[in-house]
Order: sequence, then C-alpha cells, then structure tokens
Amino acid sequence: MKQKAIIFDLDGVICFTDKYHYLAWKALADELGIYFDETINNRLRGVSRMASFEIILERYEGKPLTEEEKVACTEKKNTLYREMLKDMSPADLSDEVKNTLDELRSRGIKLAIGSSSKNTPFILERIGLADYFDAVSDGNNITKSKPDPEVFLKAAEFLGMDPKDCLVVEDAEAGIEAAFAGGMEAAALGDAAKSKCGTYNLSTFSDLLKI
Ligand code: B16
Ligand code: MG
Repeated sequence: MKQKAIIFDLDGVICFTDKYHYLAWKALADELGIYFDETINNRLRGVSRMASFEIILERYEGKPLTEEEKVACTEKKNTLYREMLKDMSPADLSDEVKNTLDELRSRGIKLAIGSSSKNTPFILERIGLADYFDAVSDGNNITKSKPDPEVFLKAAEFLGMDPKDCLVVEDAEAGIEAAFAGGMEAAALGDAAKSKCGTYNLSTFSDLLKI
C-alpha cells in the first residue's frame, strides 16, 4: 500500500448498525404514517441524521413539520436507536476486521475513523475499540455531510497527514465521492464495491492487506 494512513468509515465497514437504524426509522415512520422500506433505508447509508429524515419525509403527506418538530422527531429516533445499540458488544466486531486492523497497524500504518455518525464514540466503546484508533473524525466535528470531504479531511488533519497519503475505506457511494473530493483514493466494500465506484473494489475487509 502506498498510503501511510487509512481512514475507515464506521457503519458498514467496521461494524453493522444498519438494522438498528432501519428499525428505529421504521418506528418513527409508522408513527407519522409514512411508507418506509429497506430500499428507502439503503439511501440513508452514510447520510447524516437530518438528511436521512428529509429523505424519509419525501413520502410524508401530513401537515408540514416545523424545524423544531423535525429536530424532536430525529431525537426520538436517536433515543430508540441508542437503546438498541446497548445490545452491541465486542462480539459484534468480527475477527476478520480486528485481525486486519492489527496487521495494518503492525505494518506501521496509522488508522483513523471517518464517520457521519454522532454516535461514533458510543459505538466504538460498545465494540471495544474506544481507544484503538490514532484519530476519530465523526458527525460531532463536521458541518457538512458526505459527499462533502470534510469528515475525511478532518481525519487527515487529526492524524497530521497529507490527504493524498490517506486511503479511505467506505461502503457508501456518497463516502467514495467524499474521498475523491478530498484528493484521496478509496477502497470500496459492500454496496459501493458492487457498483465498482472505488479506486479498489474489495470482496472482503481483509483484502485491504493485498492493496
Ligand atoms: P447518527 P457512517 C452513518 O454512519 C450511517 O451510515 C447513516 O445511516 C447515519 O444516518 C449516519 O451515520 C448518522 O448517524 O444518527 O448516529 O449520527 O456510515 O458514516 O459510519
Ligand atoms: Mg458507512
């Protein structure tokens, strides 16, 4: 690998919380009488909380919501989502991911997180990686969501690295776009790899060791 650092997206790359996001959004959508299914949920991958709610509201037919009501709705969803996250434990971190991270680190590569989620610290703690990464850039330190490169540029800055020396690992197309916009190469996994939009399109996490 020519890069000196790797910036990992969290949800869909290191761990999988999409089922909880789905269940919590579904409960809110049901309450508001909005049609919501897994296909719509796929559009929320890597997208910030409020931007996700705006996508869900495309199907809303009731009285327009005020900004305060929208904030209250997203807070309600987040409370439910965090309740579900409490079920997560280090067992939710696969051996493949942990062993690959350890091997990359032993090769002298710096490791960071670049996630849209404001729940990143909580999730890292649940899966036993609270103090593992050299830097964490997340939804709490950005103002613009992916595909804007801000979250990855901040991660590079926190690492003290030039963006061109960082490789981004992402499962969302918006995340791959964000990496390119920040002048970084991107390794795609999951959905993003299926659409072959990365610089490298990987079948599995440990393929990172072959780049
Ligand atoms: P929160 P990532 C993203 O995480 C999720 O993929 C996306 O579904 C979610 O809406 C977003 O975080 C915000 O999450 O509500 O916890 O702040 O893929 O960027 O790690
Ligand atoms: Mg993701």
